Amino acid sequence: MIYQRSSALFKEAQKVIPGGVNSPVRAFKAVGGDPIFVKEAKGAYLYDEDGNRLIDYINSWGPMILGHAHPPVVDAVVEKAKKGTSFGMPTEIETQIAELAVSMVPNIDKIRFVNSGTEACMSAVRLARGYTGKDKIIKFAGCYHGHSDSFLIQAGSGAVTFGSPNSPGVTEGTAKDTLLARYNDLEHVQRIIDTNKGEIACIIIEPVAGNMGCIPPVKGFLEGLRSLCTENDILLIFDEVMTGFRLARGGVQELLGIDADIVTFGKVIGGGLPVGAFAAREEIMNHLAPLGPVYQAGTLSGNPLAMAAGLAMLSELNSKPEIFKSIDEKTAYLHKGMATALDEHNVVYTINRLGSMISVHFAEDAVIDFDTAANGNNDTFKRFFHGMLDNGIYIAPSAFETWFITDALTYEDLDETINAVRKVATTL
Ligand code: HOZ
Repeated sequence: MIYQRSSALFKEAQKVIPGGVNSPVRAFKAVGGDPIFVKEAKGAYLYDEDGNRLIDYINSWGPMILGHAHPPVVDAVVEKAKKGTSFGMPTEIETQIAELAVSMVPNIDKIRFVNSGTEACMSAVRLARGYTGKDKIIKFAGCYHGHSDSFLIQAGSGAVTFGSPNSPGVTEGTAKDTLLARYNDLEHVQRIIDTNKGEIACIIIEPVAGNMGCIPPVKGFLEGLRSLCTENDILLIFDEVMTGFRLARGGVQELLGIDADIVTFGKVIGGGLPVGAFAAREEIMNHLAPLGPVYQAGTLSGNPLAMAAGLAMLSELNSKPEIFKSIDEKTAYLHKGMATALDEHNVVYTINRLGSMISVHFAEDAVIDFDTAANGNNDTFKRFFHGMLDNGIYIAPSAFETWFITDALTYEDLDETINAVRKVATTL
């Protein structure tokens, strides 16, 4: 494939945008080469500036669960835009999407809309601290909850691949309140709680991790966290920015039957526009301003275009629950097909999957936490990434990311992808 125009555009971009991108993972640093510039997208396909068609396996990092430019979402945004794009005043559609989200997700009474997953997680932790009157939080190595200061301690996603999991600019004062645990290691969490008795406000976790590849929780881990939190007056925050409205209507809480105290959302909830949200039971949410003392605000929060896209997306998912089964089946088909293709060529690999989140690791052992994810062979991953790209398949440009499957994929697309894996496997 030819990427001349993308490379030229990247050169121009680097003159005026740091690294040429507005979010680091997009720069391809983890895999080498120049990023692809997108011209447009429809359904399961991206069309780049050089005229290549790519089958898309990141789908804007999750939101496009029903494919790009999904007509009900696009129509809702276009209609709304004709009536004004931002007011900084309440609108009815905010209540409509809030009612729908609360009806879809277990265990939440109220929801507040923000503009990104980062904002949602940052605000959720502030709320947890304000509600409990405690300062410390537990996060897990390799989990990524956005780029706010408290979370850039052993963070996953781009923070790993750019060599700054603990970012400069985060003060020691902030860092000391973030306690770091190993994913899927309940005893480690217990030890941290024991040595910080009465000081921990919350545990924040991606209940299915997606920022060190896809790492599902081992049996009993989330249940154990729930019990530890209840026993120690700690709030459990599920960061469902990736998993919410994707793994089930009600996210991981519904899928695995575990109640969180606060849940954060992003990606699917905005239908491809910038939306984040956090939600909890009434007694917790009522601590937020203007009802309570915990402050949180935003000029573009609840923006009408964003709410229109989100409402259209959630309405689709709510009225057609068979979508979740359909994407799961497609992802399982892909999983099986890729495994067979890699086996045929004796490639050493591990594939992790839960529902429509999946990742390929070039690692021999089970990938269950940050250390085992980091054991994967990154050179092989780079060859795999570029081989797939040459065959018209766009996967996440880093081993420390999950792939997000869209229901717009056909079984022909999946077969094309599996055939590409078969071809690329001969070069690994
Ligand atoms: N934080 C995203 C990966 N987990 C990347 C976002 C982007 O570059 O768009």
